[in-house]
Amino acid sequence: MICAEKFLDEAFYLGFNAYTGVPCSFLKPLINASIETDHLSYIPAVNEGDAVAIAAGIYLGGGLPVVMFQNSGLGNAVNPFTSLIQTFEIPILMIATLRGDPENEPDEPQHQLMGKITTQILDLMEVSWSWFPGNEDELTVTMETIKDRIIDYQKPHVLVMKKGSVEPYELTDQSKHKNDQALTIDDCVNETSDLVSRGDVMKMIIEKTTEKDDLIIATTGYSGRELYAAEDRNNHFYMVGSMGCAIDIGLGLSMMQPNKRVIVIDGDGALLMRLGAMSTVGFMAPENLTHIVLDNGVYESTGSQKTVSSILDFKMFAHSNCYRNSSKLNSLEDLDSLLESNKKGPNFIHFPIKAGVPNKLPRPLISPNEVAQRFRGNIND
Ligand SMILES: Cc1ncc(C[n+]2csc(CCOP(=O)(O)OP(=O)(O)O)c2C)c(N)n1
Repeated sequence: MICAEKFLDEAFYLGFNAYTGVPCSFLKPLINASIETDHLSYIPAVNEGDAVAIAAGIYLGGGLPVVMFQNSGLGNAVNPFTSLIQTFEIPILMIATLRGDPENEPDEPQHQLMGKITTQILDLMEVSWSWFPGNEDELTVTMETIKDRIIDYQKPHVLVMKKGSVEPYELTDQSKHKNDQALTIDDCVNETSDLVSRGDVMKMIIEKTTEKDDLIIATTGYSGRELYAAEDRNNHFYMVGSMGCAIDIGLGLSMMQPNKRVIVIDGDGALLMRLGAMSTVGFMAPENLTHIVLDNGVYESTGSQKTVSSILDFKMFAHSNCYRNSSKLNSLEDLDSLLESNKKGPNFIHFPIKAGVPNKLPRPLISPNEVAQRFRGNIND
């Protein structure tokens, strides 16, 4: 293992002064350390492709960028990487984690294929790559490679990071990680002390829905796991992976099943990743679709790094995308009456919630394929 600050110091010595990316639990120490180091900046991108393009801008502006993300997001990054970074020959350092490492113990199902093909994809993208250093000797060699490749030869380079490469680094001063207009973490705590938990929202949704009449999509992150923990039903689709696609799945589903109510339970980080999907929803205007975003302000399932949700008025955004109804709720009673009223959609509910999950939150024991087949079979029954 190496120390996060040591990596940042060595990279800074070479000129790398600006970080951007999307969280992965493996990256928590590096993200936290880059946020807290005064002479560095960290820009939280909403998706990996945006992170790559932000890095291009940093380079064009005279900086030297490092992009960090999970290999799940490599697909999101491919277009900006091939058509921007490679086309304009922009030298950036990318760090991609290796979830689903085929040489390690089996990871979650959504990581297995990408874990197997990550380095092959990098080869196909014609970018040089090497392993992220696991100790100080390797760090020296890595910095030489980076100097040679990025500084001297002016080409991008990728470091592929295996689990447990960096020692933990906890954030001590999260308020530094904010936009001037954004709420500070203290504001959030004051404003949100009465907020309900994600688990309580799930229980309410279960109470107000039936296997026969409702179809529920719960996004990747903790939403799927909390819905499953509240109750496992045939009309539940627990997403794993495809972060940001919950509302797209819900849209396709609602068009095919106009007589059922479709409820999409989103997370703030996941929704921000593909915010444009809300425009397609507004354009298609499915009357049977209700879109709920549970906004805890953080990417909780990857280590609680702040999302940029504090600057976005989700309710207004849904309204301006022509959702028929949009509201901001903070009580279960209001959610109860909104679900009861079953208004014509598309409906949008922004529900700020408090962070926190129960100890030992289970992962669905049912496999993704079984979830999909059971869900579809339930509709046909
Ligand atoms: C394309 C992609 N990028 C990154 C990840 C890693 N990841 C999984 S869940 C998650 C956080 C989701 O945040 P949010 O939607 O706010 O839900 P919460 O974790 O708070 O439940 C991230 C970054 C991923 N699975 N896929």
